[in-house]
Amino acid sequence: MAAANKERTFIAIKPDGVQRGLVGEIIKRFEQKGFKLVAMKFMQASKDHLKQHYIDLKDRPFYSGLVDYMNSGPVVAMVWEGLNAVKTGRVMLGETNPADSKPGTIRGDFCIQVGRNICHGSDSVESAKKEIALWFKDEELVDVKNCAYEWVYEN
Ligand code: DAT
Ligand code: MG
Repeated sequence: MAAANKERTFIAIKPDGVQRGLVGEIIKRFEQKGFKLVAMKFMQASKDHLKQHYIDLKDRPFYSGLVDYMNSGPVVAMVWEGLNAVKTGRVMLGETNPADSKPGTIRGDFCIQVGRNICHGSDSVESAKKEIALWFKDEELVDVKNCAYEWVYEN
């Protein structure tokens, strides 16, 4: 199995995505793409945890509102694996502002405002590593062979 095919990204369905009944739809898109689910949990994240998750944005004016929004209900935290999972995951999500997101992307299809953009995806392999470590313990990452692997990848 090529190492590049094991790239991992952290994807989360935000409280608005959960409340609006989009959990299945968002998971479905990653499944159907061919990515492999490595970890998933439905949880209420604490404010401290969310502050840490968005620590790079701590000086932005929307930081505390963002933390409150993310803390306003449960989220679905996931790790997906596959070739270019980080970059392709971002393409599947769409732009940060749904108004700039193309139809066919998750944000382009299901939301309107930047402060209610329903999903999160890591923006680099480095931040994916940090985010996966923040949200999951090592033993929560499940490394099982996917029976479709040879049908998704050439090598
Ligand atoms: P992304 O989630 O696309 O990686 P980001 O990391 O720059 O975007 O910002 C994290 C989240 O913060 C984003 O999903 C929604 C919120 N956000 C970003 N810019 C914002 C703004 N100008 N006003 C309100 N919320 C914003
Ligand atoms: Mg980001």
